[in-house]
Amino acid sequence: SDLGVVLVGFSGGQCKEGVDAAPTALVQAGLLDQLRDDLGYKLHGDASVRNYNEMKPASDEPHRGMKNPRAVSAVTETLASQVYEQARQGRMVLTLGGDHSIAIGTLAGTAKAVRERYNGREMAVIWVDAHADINTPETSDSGNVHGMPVAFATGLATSQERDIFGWLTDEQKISTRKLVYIGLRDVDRGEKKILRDHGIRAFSMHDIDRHGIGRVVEMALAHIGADTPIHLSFDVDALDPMWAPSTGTPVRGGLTLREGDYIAECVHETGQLVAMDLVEVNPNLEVAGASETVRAGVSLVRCALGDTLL
Ligand code: DIR
Ligand code: MN
Ligand code: MN
Ligand code: MN
Repeated sequence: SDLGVVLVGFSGGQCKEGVDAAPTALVQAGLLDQLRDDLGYKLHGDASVRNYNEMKPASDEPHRGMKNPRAVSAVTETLASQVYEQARQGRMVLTLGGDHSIAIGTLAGTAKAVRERYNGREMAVIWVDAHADINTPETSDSGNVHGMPVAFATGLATSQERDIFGWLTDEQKISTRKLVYIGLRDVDRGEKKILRDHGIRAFSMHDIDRHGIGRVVEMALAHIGADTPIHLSFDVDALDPMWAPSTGTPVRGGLTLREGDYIAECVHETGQLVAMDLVEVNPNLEVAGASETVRAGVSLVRCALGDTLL
């Protein structure tokens, strides 16, 4: 089957250099070759990694506390149309980031394509992450946009400035009712209030300890409902640093690699996956385990795209 691949070398949604090098590292580790040769995908899209860090507006002063707001906005607006272009042709879309701010663009692209292809239907989003990434500019302590993509994608954060996410239209937005989190363990106070106030379904590591990963994935998929197109946005920091140490904001007490792979396998099994993001792999951090982290990323994508153990 057909797979649109979008390779996003971008780090402007957070403060550490190196996360822009992830797509190259993942490709060099053989990910795309394996998808083609082992899993039988026909690949579409730019074969080379685009350096989105070069999309720098002349001036980019902080706005409502956001750092690099115009750069992140320009990158994600471009990405939205790149992803849409692939998705509207009925291709599954794989985006390799980059930091998680890029999901503002990828979700916008698939949400619009899904509405067009499925008679106005809303897609579901499974957000696998240690963090909720649902800060508004006003609740964020860091000003890093990678902590805000879900707020913009759901319309909980809005903007009047066209060049600072004001380009987002309603048809590009997602519903909080079809959003589900897995793996949370580092959620800011303001984010907890947002999750509570909007009744957003979230499975933390506590829930995984209590019910086991099998039951949690079952409940997450039941919440979404059968027959709903799914966008899987996978932050590698959902995995425990034991498995994925080379990431910008590691948090201990996370998923094992097998639990991460299991989530991805189950999403594949639904037959409803329309897009996947893999983000926050940073192969350049001064920690041991960069290659392990890249290999973990390769494994997660393979599982989501249909690799089986037997
Ligand atoms: C924190 C950390 N909640 C923030 N977020 C991270 O900056 O908004 N997201 N690391 O990936
Ligand atoms: Mn995270
Ligand atoms: Mn992040
Ligand atoms: Mn994230």
